[in-house]
This record gives sequence, structure tokens and C-alpha cells, in this order.
Amino acid sequence: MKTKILLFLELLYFTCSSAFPVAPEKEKEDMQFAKKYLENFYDFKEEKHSLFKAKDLNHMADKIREMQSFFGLEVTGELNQKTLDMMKQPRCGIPDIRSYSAFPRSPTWTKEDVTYRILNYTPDMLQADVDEAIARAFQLWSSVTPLRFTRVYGGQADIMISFAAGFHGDFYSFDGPGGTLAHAYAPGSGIGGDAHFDEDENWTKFTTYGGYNLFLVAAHELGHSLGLSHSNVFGALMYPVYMATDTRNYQLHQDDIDGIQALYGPPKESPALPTEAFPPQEPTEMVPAEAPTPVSPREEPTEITPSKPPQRPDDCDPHLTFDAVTTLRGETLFFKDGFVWRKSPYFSEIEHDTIFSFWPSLIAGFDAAYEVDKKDRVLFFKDGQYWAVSGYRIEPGFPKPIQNLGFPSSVGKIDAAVHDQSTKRTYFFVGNKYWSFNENNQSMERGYPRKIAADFQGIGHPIDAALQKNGYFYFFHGSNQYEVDIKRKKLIRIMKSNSWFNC
Ligand SMILES: *[C@@H]1O[C@H](CO)[C@@H](O)[C@H](O)[C@H]1NC(C)=O
Ligand SMILES: *[C@@H]1O[C@H](CO)[C@@H](O)[C@H](O)[C@H]1NC(C)=O
Ligand SMILES: [Ca+2]
Ligand SMILES: [Zn+2]
Ligand SMILES: [Zn+2]
Repeated sequence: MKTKILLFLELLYFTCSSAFPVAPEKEKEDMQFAKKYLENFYDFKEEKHSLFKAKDLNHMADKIREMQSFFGLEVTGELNQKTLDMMKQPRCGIPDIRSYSAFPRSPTWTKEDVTYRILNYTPDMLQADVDEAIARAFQLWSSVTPLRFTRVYGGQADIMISFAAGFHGDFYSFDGPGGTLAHAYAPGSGIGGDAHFDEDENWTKFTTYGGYNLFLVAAHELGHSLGLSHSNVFGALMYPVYMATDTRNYQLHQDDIDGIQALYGPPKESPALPTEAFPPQEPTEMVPAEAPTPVSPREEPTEITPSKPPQRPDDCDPHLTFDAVTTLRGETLFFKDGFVWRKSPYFSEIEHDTIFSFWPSLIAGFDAAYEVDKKDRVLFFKDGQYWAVSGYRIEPGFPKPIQNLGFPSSVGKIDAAVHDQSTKRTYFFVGNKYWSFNENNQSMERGYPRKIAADFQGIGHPIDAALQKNGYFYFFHGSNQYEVDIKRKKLIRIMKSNSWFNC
């Protein structure tokens, strides 16, 4: 850790020393601050075991560029004063880019009547003023959508609103005065939809110098509670940074209206609209850009035709099995037939999708999938072919025959695949054997296939799907998964296949 910070500093000396006298303590603090900021809001991850520290620096510069571009600053990749100033603005605690920005889909409420409850009050304001600020914030959104918000005074509401300081029971502790002001969770059960306000801030009824206007911050957070993410349009309510604004006669920016109506449509009263045939939670913009391929006669599930779609197995079905599992840009995707379960580090809820909704031209029922994350690439296998995708985009030239990877023609399909980042090897599982593929020079290693059981202690059967996560391999077999120590290739424990879901 220490050496890494020093290295950051050294680079800074190089880039800045000609221009300014260097104040090492301040540089160090700023660097730490920027790192934390990028981790919180731009999905920056410090490589804990990287041998090539220069890579980390590049990665951080990329993240600075991303942030500068979001805020319309000059894109330099350097931590200059303007960038630091922007980072120090009080702001919302939700990231500006979510690691799944490949999929601009957001969960939404699938009903029009949404309840909220105010769990506690801030001592900064009169209770009646808090009630009014929250009610007005909801009104902003209900006035441009078919949604109706009802306050409840007990029990579970869809959107639970609370004030709390520091650690308050979720993953995202507040940080004292300034910095993060509030955060909210996207629609879903449990913590989904909830909005938390940092009690270490001074909440006010009007926009004043000494505090933050609760109505303004609440209106922004409730945008998240309804499924919106951040906008880079300066002046929009969903801009991530707090903008002191006079809130008398406050009106939503057109960008906010467009955003929320893309999720829920306009209000029902609007006479010009054929409201009947409009499926509210399937906005057209959210469908991938590729030409809408006609639904093939094979049992391809789609959310668009509600007529008797095949049943998705229940998340908590103890017999649930998977065809393939892979990470994708920080998320984990579980596949079975045409169905996808999507687990994001930012949401407690498992999102339900279909292969069709992400990659309309791919055929459901994958055999295997794996991510080579340094290349931002996921490979999908079905029978004798494989495809490479980057986010929504299928790379040109695919599918290719799996023999291109070095399999003999006797191998007609593979069962599972998993990539080990530390060795840059990908393991392919076929029956009771496995192959090892060198991603560096794209060739199959000599001496393979080998028996799975000979190398992976405790794994005595074929594998349906495999995942690398948190430094372990997870080998799925029927309704169980086997957690395996990567280095020692040794079974640690056995879990249910769906133990990643909230069962
Ligand atoms: C909070 O804001 C109010 C209203 O502007 C102000 O009177 C008060 O001094 C502020 N309190 C603190 C601790 O800053
Ligand atoms: C790929 O690299 C490995 C070791 O790094 C080497 O043994 C092997 O011969 C290489 N294969 C090819 C086709 O270059
Ligand atoms: Ca704070
Ligand atoms: Zn926000
Ligand atoms: Zn919270």
C-alpha cells in the first residue's frame, strides 16, 4: 500500500514540479482524496496484487478522464485544481457511472401506487417542514408520470426515508459534514427505493448559505428511488453535485422529465396518449440498439410479448441449476436457458433479464461463459461455436468454431469455462477433463486435457458452470456450487447454486 502511494506521488512530482513548488503533504492528501472519490463514484479499483504499478496509474488517469468528461471539464487525465475543486463539491453518494453502464437499464417500480414512510426526523428543521419538503419532492415526480405516492405511518413502505450519520446499517457509511449528503437505492424490495440523508449535514427549509435545502436533495434522491441515475446535464436535478437554487416555484429540468418518462411514461390524464397498450416498465429506449430481430419460433423468451412466456425458475428454488455464469464489468451474470440473473455490487436486488434483451442475436442456452476483464470481453459458448461480446456489442467475425481455440474436433461442446486473472490462464471443462488455455499467446497449453479430479481436490464430477469471484473459483454442479481455493486448487466448501441470491 505504502509503496503504491509513494509511486503516485513520484509521478505527480514529475508532472507538476516545473509548474508549482510541491507541498508533499498536500499532494499526498489530494491524491488519497481523489482515489477515494474515484473509488466511490467512478468504480476505480486499486489492484491489490499488481506487479505493474504503472498500470494502476494509467487506470487512475483513465478514471480521472472519465470524471472530467462527465463534468465537462478539460479532459487531461491529470489531477489538476479544477478537477479537485469539482471533487470537493458536496454531492450525492450514488456513483456517476455504474459498473454496468454497458446496460443502460434501470430497475423500475412495476406498479403506479408507491408508498413512502418517513422513519425519523432531523432536529435541524420543524417536522412539518420536513414532511412538506418530502411531499413536494414526490410531487415533482408524480406531476410528470402516472405514479401516485402515498405516505404511510407504519409497517413497510416501498420507499423508507431516514436521517442517519456515519455507519447506518448499509454498505455506504456517511462521511460527516460536507462530502456525501445523501444516497438512495434503485427500486426493489427490502432496501430498494430507500433514501438516506446524512444527519451530519445542516438540513434547511430554504436555500441558505449555512445548510442544504432538504427539498432539493430529497427530490434528487427520490429520482434514484424511482430508477434514475445521474445526468451530466448541468442544471438538471439529477446532476450529482448539489447546486444551491431558489426552490420557490421549482420545476424539473427537461432532461429529468425525459429521463423519468422514459421509465414510466407521461401522466395518465394526458389525453393524446393511447395509454392502454403502453407497458410502463418496458421503455423502448432501453432495448439494445441492434435491429429488433423477429422473435424466433424456438422458445425465445421476450418481455415484449406477454403471451405465455416460459416460466423463469424461482430465485430461491433449491433445485435451481445454471448453464453458465460469468462476471461482466463488475457484475455477475447467471444464465439458464434464455434467462439471466444479474447481480450488481450496487443493488441488493437480483435483476431479472433475458439473453434476448441484452444480445438479441445470440441463441439462448449457453454452455459456458467467461470474462477476460483486462480486455473488457466476455466469451459465450454454445455447442461448437463461440462469440465475443463487449457490453452490448458482439464483436465482428463471430461466431467462430471452438477448434480455433485448439480443441480437437472430437470436442463438440464444452461444459464450463473460467479465467484465472493471476496466471492469465482459462480453464475449459469437458466431461471429467479440463484444458488450460494461455490467454497471453492464445494457445492451448501442452499436457492437457487432464483429469479434473487429479488437479482440483474434491471435485469428482463434471462441471455445469464456473465463476471466478473474490479470489475463489466457484464450480457449479447441479444445485450445488463448490468454492475452490485458486492457488491450491482445493475445495473449501459446498454451497447451494443460488446462494448468491437473497434467499
Ligand atoms: C444551519 O442553517 C441555518 C439556516 O441557514 C442556520 O441558521 C444555522 O446557523 C445553521 N447551523 C449550522 C450548525 O451551520
Ligand atoms: C505460449 O507460451 C507458453 C509459455 O509462456 C509456451 O510454453 C508456449 O510454447 C507458447 N505457445 C505458442 C504457440 O507460442
Ligand atoms: Ca456528509
Ligand atoms: Zn444522486
Ligand atoms: Zn445508507
